[in-house]
Amino acid sequence: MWLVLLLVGCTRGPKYELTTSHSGSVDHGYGHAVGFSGDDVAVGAPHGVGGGRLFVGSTQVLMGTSGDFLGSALFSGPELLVAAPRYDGGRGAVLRLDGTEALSGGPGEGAGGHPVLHNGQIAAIHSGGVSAGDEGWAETGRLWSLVSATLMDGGSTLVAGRADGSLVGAAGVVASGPPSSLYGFALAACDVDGDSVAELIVGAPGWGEVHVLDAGSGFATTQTIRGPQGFGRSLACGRGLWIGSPEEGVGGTVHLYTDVDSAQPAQSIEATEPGAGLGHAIAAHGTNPTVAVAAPGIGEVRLFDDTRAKR
Ligand SMILES: [Ca+2]
Repeated sequence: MWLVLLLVGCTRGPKYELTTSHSGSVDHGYGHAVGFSGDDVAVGAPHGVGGGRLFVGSTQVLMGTSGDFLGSALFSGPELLVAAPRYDGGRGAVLRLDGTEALSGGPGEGAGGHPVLHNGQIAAIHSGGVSAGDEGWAETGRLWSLVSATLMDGGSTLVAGRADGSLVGAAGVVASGPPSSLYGFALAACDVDGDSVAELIVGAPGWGEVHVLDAGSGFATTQTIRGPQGFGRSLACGRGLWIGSPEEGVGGTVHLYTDVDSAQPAQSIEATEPGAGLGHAIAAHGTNPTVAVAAPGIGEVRLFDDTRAKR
């Protein structure tokens, strides 16, 4: 009887398995950023000669000009938005998949990093602030060195992480850690307690921590998940909370948490190639069972599917 119960227990919960992998040039930074365009995985390769590239799977679909860093960040929304922070000689732009400009910055603004679609308008977060579309942010003034962003409340609230370890919303700083913590280096909004309201998930890879914040009670920290240095470098919400830990194990590890309270991952996937950096970037989208995990140290993006969940 116990054996039967154990077997039943083993079949519960997610079980992700590798289905596909795509590869590109390590020198070009293939896998620095990942996202989805519909059901297709999009991969940014912002480094190397030529100003950066965007791939759908292994196929190059966009190429920048020198200094663009095209593909340094992606936003997977109703359409894919591609950051080209120094697009066209320093203007900065947010590009669509067809190469047209969804947003272009002014001279020297360097717009185009970490684009998000916020209240139907693009907010392009860049080294000098947040441009376009959102009066609350415009009134906040210049917000230096933003490194991440996420949307909450069904897309109506924008929260961004700064390089100094502070999180900012339209009303100002909502939480912070010391610069060495890299608090806010990655952000996501996931409902981790099942009440249909998303919590703000904050990666602090300098500490090797991920914090769960209750946005409805002044962004109080309700849970801390701890790992080794680099844990929390990337975050994604899919069928659970995905946390990237690219310095963990031989070649980096990603963890899936379906019960944050237990602080034990439901599944962990480790790369066996030394220095692969698996978990540098992660993308999941909606209820699609596929998750994309980047290993830029070997120029790979791996797609995993939940083989046990009901489709
Ligand atoms: Ca919740």
